Amino acid sequence: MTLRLYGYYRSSASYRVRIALHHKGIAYAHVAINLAQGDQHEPAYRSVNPQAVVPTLVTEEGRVLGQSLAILEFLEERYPAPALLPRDAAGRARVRSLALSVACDIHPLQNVAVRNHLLAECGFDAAAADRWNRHWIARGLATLERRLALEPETGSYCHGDSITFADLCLVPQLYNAERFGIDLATYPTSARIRDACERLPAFRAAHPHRQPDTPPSLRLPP
Ligand SMILES: N[C@@H](CCC(=O)N[C@@H](CS)C(=O)NCC(=O)O)C(=O)O
Repeated sequence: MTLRLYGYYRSSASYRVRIALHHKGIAYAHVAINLAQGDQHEPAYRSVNPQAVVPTLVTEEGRVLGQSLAILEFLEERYPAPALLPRDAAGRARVRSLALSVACDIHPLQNVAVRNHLLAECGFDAAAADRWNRHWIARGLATLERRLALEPETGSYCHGDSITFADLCLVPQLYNAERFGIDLATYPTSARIRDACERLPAFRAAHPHRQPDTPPSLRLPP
């Protein structure tokens, strides 16, 4: 059975997994879950992922996996080449710490469910919710930028000259940052790494504007 990825074109957690699948050359079927229309709350999808978020990966054997970083670890173990983690333990710890600072410390604060709660229960209007997103993204990216600029392990990409989980988390987060009007000129090292990643076929293919569910107005050429 072909792998199945439940995702949404501009979900940054889905984008991380798409990059890994393309980088490793793994064929998969895309199942679109439209977060803007609330498809994640439909009983049919909740029976696949009780957390009602994307991505979900269904393996060849029909095992159902949630949480993008757990999915990345699974792909790395099952399809080790080309590797997305360094060979040394300290290198792997650094890569995971960069990836987790995006996935745990930035991304959750700007999620659809958080935004909906701010709008429905906390007196925010859309402009205030956008300010909230910009604040937490900018704060998290500032820390990441400092690390990437100062740490000697940074190379063409976040860790040396090979793509790792850290790049898979950074690039989608920068896509979100720009979506919310953040100028990446403040984060020159991160932007430089993003530009280098986007020249690679896997990042190109995984881009939110090249997915089967990308709205026609946003669609980029293949
Ligand atoms: N920690 C989870 C986060 C998953 C997640 O929050 N996905 C977002 C899209 S990027 C989502 O489905 N949000 C739907 C909602 O908040 O209702 C992961 O890394 O997979």
